[in-house]
Amino acid sequence: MLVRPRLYTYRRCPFAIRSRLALYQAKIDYESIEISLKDKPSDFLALSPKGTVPVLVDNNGIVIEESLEIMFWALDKYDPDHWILNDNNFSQELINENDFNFKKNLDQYKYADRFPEHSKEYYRSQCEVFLNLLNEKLKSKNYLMAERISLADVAIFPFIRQFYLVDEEWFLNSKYQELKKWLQSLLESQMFKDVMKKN
Ligand SMILES: N[C@@H](CCC(=O)N[C@@H](CS)C(=O)NCC(=O)O)C(=O)O
Repeated sequence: MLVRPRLYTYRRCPFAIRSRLALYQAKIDYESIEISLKDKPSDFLALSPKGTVPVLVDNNGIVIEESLEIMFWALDKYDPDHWILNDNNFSQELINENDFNFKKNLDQYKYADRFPEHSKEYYRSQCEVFLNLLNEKLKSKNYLMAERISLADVAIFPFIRQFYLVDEEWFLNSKYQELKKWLQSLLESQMFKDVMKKN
C-alpha cells in the first residue's frame, strides 16, 4: 500500500500555513496531524527533536523540518502556477528578511508584555520597516514579485496576517493601503480558506 506523506502541523502557525498552502497547490494527498505545542507527542519529538512545526515525513520516510523546504519539496513535484520564479534570489532575500528580522519584531509586538524593555508601540514601529518595504513593492505590481502570486507572497502573508491580528483596528487604519489590499485578497482566497478548515 502506498504510504501518504504526513504533515505535523499547527493550524494557526504561520510557518505551517505556508507549508500547507504549497502542499495544497501541488495537490499532494497527505495526512495532517495537528500537534499541541504545549504537549508535543513523543513520536513527533522522536522524528524531530527540535520540536517545531511544520514537519513533513515524505513517502520514503524522509523527515523535512523546515517550512520553506516543505514548500520546495511540494512545488518541485508540481507547480501549476509557477510559484517558483526563475530568479528565486530576490524572493529568498525577502523571505529571509521575514523569517528572521520581521518575525522577531512581530513576536515582540505580539507578546510585548514579555519584553518590558520597550513599549508595544516601539515593537510595532520596528515591524513597520518590513511593512513599508512590502507596501512599496506592491505599489508597482499586484503581488510582491510579479503581477501574479508567487512563492514569496505565500511564504510571507501568514506572518502579515499574524501582525494584523495583534491589533486589527490599528492595521485597518494604517497607511499601508496596498498591503491591506494584498492581504485581504490572500485571506479571501479559496486556498487559504481550505487550508484553514478545522478537521
Ligand atoms: N524555521 C522553522 C520555524 C518553525 C516554528 O518556529 N514554528 C513554531 C510554531 S509557529 C513552533 O513550532 N514553535 C515551537 C513551540 O512553540 O514549542 C520553520 O520554518 O519551519
